[in-house]
Amino acid sequence: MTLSRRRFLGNAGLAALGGVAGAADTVTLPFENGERPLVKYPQKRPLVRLTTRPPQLETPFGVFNESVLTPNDAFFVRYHLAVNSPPQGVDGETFRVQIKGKVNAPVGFTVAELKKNFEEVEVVAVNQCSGNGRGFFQPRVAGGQMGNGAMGNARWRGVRLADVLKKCGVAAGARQVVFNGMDAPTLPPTPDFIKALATDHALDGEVLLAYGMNGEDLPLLNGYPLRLVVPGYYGTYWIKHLNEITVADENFTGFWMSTAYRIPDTDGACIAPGTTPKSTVPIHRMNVRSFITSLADGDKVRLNQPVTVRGIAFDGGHGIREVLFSDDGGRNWREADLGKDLGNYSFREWTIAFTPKKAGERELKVKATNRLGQSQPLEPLWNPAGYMRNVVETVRVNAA
Ligand SMILES: Nc1nc2c(c(=O)[nH]1)N[C@H]1C(S)=C(S)[C@@H](COP(=O)(O)O)O[C@H]1N2
Ligand SMILES: [Mo]
Repeated sequence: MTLSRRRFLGNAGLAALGGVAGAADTVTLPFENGERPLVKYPQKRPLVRLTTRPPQLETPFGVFNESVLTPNDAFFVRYHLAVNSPPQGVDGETFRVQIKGKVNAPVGFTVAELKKNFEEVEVVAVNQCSGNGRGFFQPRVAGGQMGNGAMGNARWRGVRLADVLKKCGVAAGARQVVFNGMDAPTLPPTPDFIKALATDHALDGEVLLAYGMNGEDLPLLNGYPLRLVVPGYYGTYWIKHLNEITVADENFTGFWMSTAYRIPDTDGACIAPGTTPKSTVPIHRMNVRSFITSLADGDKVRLNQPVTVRGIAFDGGHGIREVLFSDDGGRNWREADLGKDLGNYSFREWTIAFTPKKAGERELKVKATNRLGQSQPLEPLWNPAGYMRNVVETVRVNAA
């Protein structure tokens, strides 16, 4: 398919329909008010829809058992602004990212110019929304009530932000680099979605200006034609349709940095349920998580028949050292085999054999530890925005 045809389908489809509900297909996430329609959007298979304006789509959880890389057509979608998400009239040929502020001189690059002038690099990295799993919070918290499908793992291709910034000349003493995408609010009280990273982070060589995802162009809904990829950091920093980069000599104080996406400044970013944090910091690196993907709650397993249990684990970029599995509700733990290492930012596949020896319900649990020794709590941590959920997950199966 040519670029222009794809672009046309993308914008026309979304503008006209806001997604097409496939008959009566729904999924029910396992918490109160968890019923969601499965809806087909351009370039996507039917996904779990949370909201229409803006489109917020979750990956059906079973997809994570199909492959360690999340297919583009199943990758989750998150936007903030009710209008202009995704932006209208995206043209991959005339699109430019402008670099301005404390640089030698403002300059703009088309995607073709980025490809031509800078070294192309790839990284496999997890993009996870800060609120992934928010629907499971107890007590419940405000915000999108997501299950665990607001994450995905892809092979991102692009150029290093550091190479581009260095070419533009970053002024000594620049504190932050500020990122804005094409989506913009139409009503003044709605703050534009803008995020910032410390200059050192922006220059560390890991942050990418990405145009490729799993060997294809980015889908429109995942930021076509250019997005920021911030390996190890929550998705909120991964600005889509990225067309404005500003080097600043002071810290950016816009709504999405100074009010939203902040976590308690405590160990584990948690506080007692129902209380208010004394001080907060911008959310940053992801914590350790692991999931069983090959079995779901209520699945049946055969008595005395070995079954291979499979899943994924990941963290904020140190890499997974060990995955432990329990088939008796957490009394005994065994070490799972780790699959191929696709790099520290990727999902890491794990497998373990388990033979149910007693009839009835079994609680399967999985717990990962990263190379820093950070792990997952047996009881969920709580914070008022419902971010960073990383409790040890449990799947209840029936042996018969
Ligand atoms: N332009 C733009 N970029 C954005 C956002 C947005 O609202 N607008 N949301 C961010 C958030 S909070 C997340 S979790 C990721 C989600 O990326 P995805 O939609 O490709 O899955 O996009 C980020 N980039
Ligand atoms: Mo997010």
